[in-house]
Amino acid sequence: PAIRTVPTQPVEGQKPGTSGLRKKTRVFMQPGYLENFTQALFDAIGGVQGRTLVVGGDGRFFNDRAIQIILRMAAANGVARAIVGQGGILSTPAASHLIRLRGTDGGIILSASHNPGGEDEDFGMKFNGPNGGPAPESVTDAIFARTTELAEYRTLDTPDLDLSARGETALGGMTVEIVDPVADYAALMERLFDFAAIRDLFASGFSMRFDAMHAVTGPYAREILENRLGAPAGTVLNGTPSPDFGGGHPDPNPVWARPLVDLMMGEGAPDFAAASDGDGDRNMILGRGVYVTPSDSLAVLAANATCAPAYTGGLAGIARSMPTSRAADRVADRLGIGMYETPTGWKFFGNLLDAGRVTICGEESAGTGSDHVREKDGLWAVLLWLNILAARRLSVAEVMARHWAEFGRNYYSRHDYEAVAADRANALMDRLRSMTEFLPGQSFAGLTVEAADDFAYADPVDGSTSARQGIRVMFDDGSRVVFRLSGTGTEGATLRVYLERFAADRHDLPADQALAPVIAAAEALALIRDHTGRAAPDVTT
Ligand code: VG1
Ligand code: CO
Repeated sequence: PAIRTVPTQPVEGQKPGTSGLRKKTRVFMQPGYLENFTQALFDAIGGVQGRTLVVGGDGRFFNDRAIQIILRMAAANGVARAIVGQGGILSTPAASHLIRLRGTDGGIILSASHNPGGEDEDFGMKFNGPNGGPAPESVTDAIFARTTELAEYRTLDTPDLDLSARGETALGGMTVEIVDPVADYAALMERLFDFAAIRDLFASGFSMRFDAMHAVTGPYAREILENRLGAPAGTVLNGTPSPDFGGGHPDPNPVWARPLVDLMMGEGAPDFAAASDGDGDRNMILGRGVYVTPSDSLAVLAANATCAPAYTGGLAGIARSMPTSRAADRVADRLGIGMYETPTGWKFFGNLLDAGRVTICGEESAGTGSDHVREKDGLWAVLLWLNILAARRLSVAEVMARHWAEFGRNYYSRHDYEAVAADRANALMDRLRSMTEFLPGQSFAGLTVEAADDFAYADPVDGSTSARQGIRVMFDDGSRVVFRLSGTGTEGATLRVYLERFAADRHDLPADQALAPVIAAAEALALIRDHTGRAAPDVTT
């Protein structure tokens, strides 16, 4: 087929955020919108002639059509081979693994992750490089720059490909290889963890529920938990992916995964439960009667990683995003290994992992992962928890109690104010920014500020810098509050307030009670109610 060069004009606002470009699905569906971004991406990475790319997504509304558009454009731009998940499906960690396993030049992942899907909801696209990780800011900046000057894109006039059957087919001069989205990923998990021990755990009557939230992890969880590890059928809930995620938010937190939390807090709860998000990179961990905060989960996984075969040699270091609690820092300190604090977003972990400086990374937003891929990985976290429980034969509640007894507890919570008018949210942040240098020594609702700044990061591997990553306020009793605006929303602005308070002892308080002084100080400091017009956060995790 002849290559068709289509004249186009720059589209405004195609600036990738924390994790790729995210917009309302209808915006992505506008003629030329996806095409422009795709061509800008191809151009910005120096062209794709002769290259191999992985392509897949979380199956949300428009996933199937977007892949057809991208494949035609990839062929027209000279891509030699596209490796596509069967049915257009690949979880984010599975895509990252495939990029690495096959030594490709990168991949395109279609997802808006934990954001809801559907024609009136959200869609997204991001590029991962040859290391399997999200493109660093230098690359996303170059893509954005290219979107502002784009004059044409290249495509083919060909009918849609059938992506439902595995095997190879040709599209123009490009080979399209359709692969099982689950097999390679499941094999990787089997290498990392002690499947025999976890199988024994299930055989002993240990019970679990995994809520796939009608999103991409359903087929992965069924294969791994039920087929390979012998968990009874029915362990995986909501395991059939749907384009609108059953009408819900595929966000594994106590608000959007409420039924699972209720199950675990009620009579007859199973031993363990977990959930993952739209694209399979997040995880929520629950035990009978306990919710494990993602920050605590990172610390526990790091402290116990040597239970799993992949990590018996110990960890090189740990990295966490700045707003994540400092629970993991205590573990790093104890282990005598490096601890790195990065801006929000998995792309900042890539260099540290590539350089071998860290083995485990995590974010407070339910993201945990390791050097096995270059994305956070929901099922990986679940399997590491299972491996730890299989090795230690303790309940989740016991694991937590012993962890806190050993390291102390960092009480932690995040308050989100969603879809706030952008000017109001910006006014709040601007005011805080202008105040930071004068904050030390001042008291707010009884807490005295010890230090405050607008977090700036200098990557220790490549020296690149990222400024204005969030306002940190440290109080003299060891508490901390962080303020930042979300970079993944598609409506107005979302203000995130991250609250943390360390307790050397007294580990059994409800988090909101333990954090009450920090919550009061955050309000006194930032005047959140005045700025947002909200009496309370929309989502508390
Ligand atoms: C949020 C989280 C961040 C995470 C990002 C992508 O970003 O806070 O920790 O890396 O989502 O996660 P923001 O800018 O909205 O705070 V996912 O599961 O959407 O790939
Ligand atoms: Co996600």
